[in-house]
Amino acid sequence: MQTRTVATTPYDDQKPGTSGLRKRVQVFRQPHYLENFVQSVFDTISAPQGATLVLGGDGRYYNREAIRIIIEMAAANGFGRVLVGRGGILSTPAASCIIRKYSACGGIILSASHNPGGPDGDFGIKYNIANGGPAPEKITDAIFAASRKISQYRIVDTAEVALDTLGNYKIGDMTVSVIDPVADYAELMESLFDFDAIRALVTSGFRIQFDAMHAVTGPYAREIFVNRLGAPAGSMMNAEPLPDFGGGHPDPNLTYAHELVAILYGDSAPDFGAASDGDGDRNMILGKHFFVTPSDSLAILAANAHLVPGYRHGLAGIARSMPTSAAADRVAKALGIPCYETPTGWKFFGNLMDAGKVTLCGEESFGTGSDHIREKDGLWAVLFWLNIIAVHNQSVETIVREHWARFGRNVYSRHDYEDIPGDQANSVMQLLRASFAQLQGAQFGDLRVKQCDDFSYTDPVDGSVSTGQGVRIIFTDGSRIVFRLSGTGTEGATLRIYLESFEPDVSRHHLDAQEALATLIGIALQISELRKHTGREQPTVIT
Ligand code: VG1
Ligand code: CO
Repeated sequence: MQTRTVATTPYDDQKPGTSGLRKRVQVFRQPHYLENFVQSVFDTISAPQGATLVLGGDGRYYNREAIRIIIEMAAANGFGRVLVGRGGILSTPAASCIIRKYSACGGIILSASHNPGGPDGDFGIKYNIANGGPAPEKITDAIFAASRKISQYRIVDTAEVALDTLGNYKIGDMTVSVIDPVADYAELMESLFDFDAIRALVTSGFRIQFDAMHAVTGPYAREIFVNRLGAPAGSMMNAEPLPDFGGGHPDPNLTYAHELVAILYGDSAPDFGAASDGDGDRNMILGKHFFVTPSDSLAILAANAHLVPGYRHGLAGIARSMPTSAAADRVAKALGIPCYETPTGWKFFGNLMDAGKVTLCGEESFGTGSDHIREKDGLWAVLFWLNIIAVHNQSVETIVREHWARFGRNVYSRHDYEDIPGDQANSVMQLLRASFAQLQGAQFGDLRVKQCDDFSYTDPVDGSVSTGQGVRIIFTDGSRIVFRLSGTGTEGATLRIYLESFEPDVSRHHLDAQEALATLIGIALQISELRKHTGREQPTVIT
């Protein structure tokens, strides 16, 4: 085995976004592109000689080739051991679980999450630190800086990197441990939830349907729901992971998970439906003819956490991303615990969890999780819901409506305008920022603007400051409009408009969210001049 030092030149576009570096597969396949980024990670973290690295991905197109290259580079960069999921597969939450369980120095996760895959689709890579969570901005900035001046990388030449057989083997001085991608994760889930109660529920006529969207969670869901909890095999759909996700868009929402939605809204619908995304960290929860808004889901999990074994002793606090609705804040207040508001992206939750300040975290983008790991966790959220349902013995809809009756309803929706030319999206954001003075105190019908700003966050643990995290227009009655540009796309810009109002009146809780938010939607379009700048009449996706 020979270590080679390969001369290279920098690419200037390797800046990680909301969740790692995401680009088209073709971009990643340019000569040295992946190698440059991986070497920049290794140079930045300077792991001690002999350290352990966790490695796995969501199985999308190019996953295997990338895994092989990274193993060869890890061997040349002094790692003592690489823990890799069989076949190069690990869901994002499973990778986080394994980093923590085996005290690895960190992990590399290959995923572009909910973005489509295949030769013309997207690929992604991110580095997670020793706590199992996404590297904070300080580190991703340093990785980007390293990528701008890289001149060489190290790699070994090895005949074959075996990925399909469990067990250990050596590449030079480094051990490659090919591990079962599901076992450790399933064990962690069993330690948190009442599997006996969930088994009794799903084997006694309560029908569930889980859609893995041909992404990474299929094998995890089968092991947990079918093998360990006794659900019928037919309750799993699209459970075979495919490199192109069967041509679909593995994003669990009402638009892209339409197959599952049709079943849950159809005749003889099951009692419970759920879906997960490309890398298994997102979740969508459905009841019979009913959709649970992710912001409500976080609030409901928090309000019912005392019913679940792993959370019986109470929550230290809750954190939500800024655009996520304030439903969780109301629960935190009732529980007498703090609620933190962070910028979008899971990397901002890690410090709060490590410092013991929060137990549950969530985002409006179908992400929920807790301090059991340091990533959001799709199947965990599904199990949490099933555990609550097993205790309450009520339908999803009844649980949500009773929650609203107690806390009031934070009516919520997000409108995404995808694939807008970058300059048009920027001009909308610039106009909004330039309008703050004029908007302050402005009256729109019954609504009056109380505050408008560009959200910035000071991490209460390490004092780091993140600015420019989204334009907020907050009204005196607590309604909000938030504008943000996505940091996960690979083509053009995606403008997200987040809309929220509060409805305490139970007699109005049945209203459709779009109807209830119609006034705010109108104001958002008016002040952003979105139609004028982009020519778009309608959002691409509404969640
Ligand atoms: C989106 C979501 C954000 C989430 C991120 C990663 O980011 O809005 O809440 O943390 O995706 O999720 P953005 O910048 O496009 O709005 V995942 O499942 O793609 O890792
Ligand atoms: Co994801």
